[in-house]
Amino acid sequence: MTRREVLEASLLAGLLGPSLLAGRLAAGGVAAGIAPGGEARRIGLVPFVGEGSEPLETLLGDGLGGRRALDLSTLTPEALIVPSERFFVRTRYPDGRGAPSPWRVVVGGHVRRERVFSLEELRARSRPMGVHLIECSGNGPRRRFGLIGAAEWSGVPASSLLDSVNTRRAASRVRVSGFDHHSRPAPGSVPRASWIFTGDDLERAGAFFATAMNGLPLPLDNGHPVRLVVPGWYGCASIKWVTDIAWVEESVPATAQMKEFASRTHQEGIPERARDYRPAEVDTAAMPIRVEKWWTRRGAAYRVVGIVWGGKRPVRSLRIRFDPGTGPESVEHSPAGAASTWSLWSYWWKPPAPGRYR
Ligand SMILES: Nc1nc2c(c(=O)[nH]1)N[C@H]1C(S)=C(S)[C@@H](COP(=O)(O)O)O[C@H]1N2
Ligand SMILES: [Mo]
Repeated sequence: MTRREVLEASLLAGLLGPSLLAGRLAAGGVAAGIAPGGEARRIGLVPFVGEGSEPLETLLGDGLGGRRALDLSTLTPEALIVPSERFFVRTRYPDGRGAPSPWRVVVGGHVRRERVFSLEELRARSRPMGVHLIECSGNGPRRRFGLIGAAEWSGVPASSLLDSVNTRRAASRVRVSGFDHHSRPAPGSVPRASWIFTGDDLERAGAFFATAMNGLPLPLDNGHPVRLVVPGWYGCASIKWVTDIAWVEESVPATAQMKEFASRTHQEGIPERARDYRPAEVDTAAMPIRVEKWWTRRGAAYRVVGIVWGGKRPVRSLRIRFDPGTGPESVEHSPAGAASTWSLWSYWWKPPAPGRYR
């Protein structure tokens, strides 16, 4: 949590227009002796302290324990959509038996008549859904906060599959389940991922069943051939390898997956009933992803680069504070067009004196 605590996100919307901000920040760079084109050399990155040393961008483990974390320090304004082969993985493709073949998604439960969608039908109904970020609620220092990423998705709006059936009176909530059978169990993770939503939750979030990521069919480890994406919610709700969509009654018990993640998705305790779960939304957050060290005519200077994501609206104004020091000061930031993805910010900083700063 320490990286997030470094930063203070604030909504000064409307007080400082983007042009005024840009002027101030260019001046900040000049003051630090690092105006664009000036004589400055980037001499390295300052490592973060207190983080794990597992290799990043490498598939580790298998089944439910399989992970791949993104190296966040590589992000640039031109590369804010993560290529599929580098996208983070939480739970690898299940190698157990029992996957539907050919794949199909059943919409059933409290309905007058089940509706079965073939993969061909889902692909034919898919359309571009835009860029959306997914973050694992278990994202932390152990994997250097790399269980997060944005990609461009195509899929079918959840509402169009939900509305494809006539529901019975008892139908109140929607349970989305994925095939998740691994030949080897993993300690601490529960198989058979599923999450229960209200139709409104899914509608408001703009949830969709994705069939493609970055213009190609989903990679195996990211939910091939079809996964749920719930924009703005933690990744644990974005069920991969979807097989069943069921209309269920209001008092239905929470799923094992909802209980497993209760402590990381704003729940009070571990509620027994699905209806007592709050939306697993990602709140506004910001953190540095790299600290560049530069050598200038006037000594060492640092450029702190970070991301901001989450929340319901794009963050317009963001400030950084150094301890000991002054501030908070506004960072240089081009806000994302939508809150469903991340954006980069940066800040030139010159320490007033040698010392240790947070
Ligand atoms: N079937 C299934 N879906 C799942 C999971 C799982 O273990 N099984 N893990 C969830 C969690 S915790 C996260 S963070 C996201 C990660 O998606 P990704 O691996 O494509 O990045 O998938 C979600 N969907
Ligand atoms: Mo997760």
